[in-house]
Amino acid sequence: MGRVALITGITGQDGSYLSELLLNKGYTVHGIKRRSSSFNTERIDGLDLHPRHPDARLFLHYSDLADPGSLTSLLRDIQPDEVYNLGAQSHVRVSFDIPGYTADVTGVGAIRMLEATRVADVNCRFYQASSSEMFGSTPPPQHEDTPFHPRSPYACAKVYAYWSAVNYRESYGMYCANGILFNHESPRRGENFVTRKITRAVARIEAGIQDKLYLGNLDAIRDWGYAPEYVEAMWLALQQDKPNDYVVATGEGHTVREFVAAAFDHVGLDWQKYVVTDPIYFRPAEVDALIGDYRKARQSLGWAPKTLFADLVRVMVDADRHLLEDERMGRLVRVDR
Ligand code: NAP
Ligand code: F7E
Repeated sequence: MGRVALITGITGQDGSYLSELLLNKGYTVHGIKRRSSSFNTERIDGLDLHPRHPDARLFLHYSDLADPGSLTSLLRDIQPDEVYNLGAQSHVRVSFDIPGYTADVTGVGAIRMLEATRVADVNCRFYQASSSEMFGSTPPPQHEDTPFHPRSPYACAKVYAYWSAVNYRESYGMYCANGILFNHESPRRGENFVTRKITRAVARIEAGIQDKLYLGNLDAIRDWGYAPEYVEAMWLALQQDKPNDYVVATGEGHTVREFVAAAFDHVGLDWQKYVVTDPIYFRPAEVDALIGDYRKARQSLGWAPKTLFADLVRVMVDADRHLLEDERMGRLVRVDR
């Protein structure tokens, strides 16, 4: 019998790559999707056979991190070997606008999943999607023992979720692992995170259908890696003899300005002609610099990043150029299921 995984946040960037990875490893994958008035499964539509298809190994279930009853029933029914809690209100700027909701879903949602796992008496390993945002204003390089100083409602919620996973490990002996992932990006990144906003705009400006790109703080430094490689680290974190917590990063820091310059440069344009600073995108409190020290992940998990800054920018810009071309040629089809 193959192993069974349950993923919250399966419709997001990481959920889609993790699903692919687990399906390729022979897992049966169950995912939680939220009820939404429009389609929200675009990133996994290519993987999703009809549930009655004899080869179907990916199954989606309506639930929500705000709804503990449905989480408990699902865990009882599915009896997963591994649970990946990736679901979250994950946008830092937006968390200042909806702090209570962010605390509920991103923070309390994690303890709802942990408690549902405990009361449903499921014998499984639990991965919590923790974040470099928890380090906030503590200067780089940041590693597993660096003190947290969160700078947003999102980061505060992630600190709560992080300690909840540690607490369930210590209180109940549950196998709970935190992956403290630094920013990781891809062509599937949400359009309102800065990298994707930039690469999408570059493609549109090159095609002559956008004039300007409005951005906030260009001085922030981030450690940007490639999402498909980071979900591998999530899986590895649950394959160890003992549960532990791991920083996953590239160890390289770059400013938002450097990302902008590299992206425009890739299509032969001068970014300074198109980028306008708009204070609307400033945050009430900023995280100035995140650069991860991933030595523990390298030593314990055998994990290391392969795709670094220049390649990441190139991959994302080229993907957005192709996507735009497909949209303009009407080549995109949506699966209605
Ligand atoms: P993402 O693309 O924003 O995906 C978030 C997922 O959570 C989506 O599937 C979303 O569903 C789901 N979700 C939101 N609210 C929910 C709720 N109330 N109940 C159930 N599911 C809900 O995020 P990501 O980039 O894949 O990141 C995955 C996880 O890693 C998140 O927890 C994020 O905070 C964390 N993280 C991300 C990074 C990064 O750089 N990407 C770094 C560190 C940690 P919809 O599709 O319906 O919105
Ligand atoms: O911002 C600056 C912004 O929104 C990066 C999430 O996945 O990674 C992500 O959080 C930087 C910040 O990501 C714009 O001020 C400038 O300094 O792409 P971002 P984030 O806030 O680092 C962490 C690890 C997570 O856990 C989160 O879930 O870019 N910036 N101008 C801008 N940011 C945005 N979004 N939009 C702008 O126009």
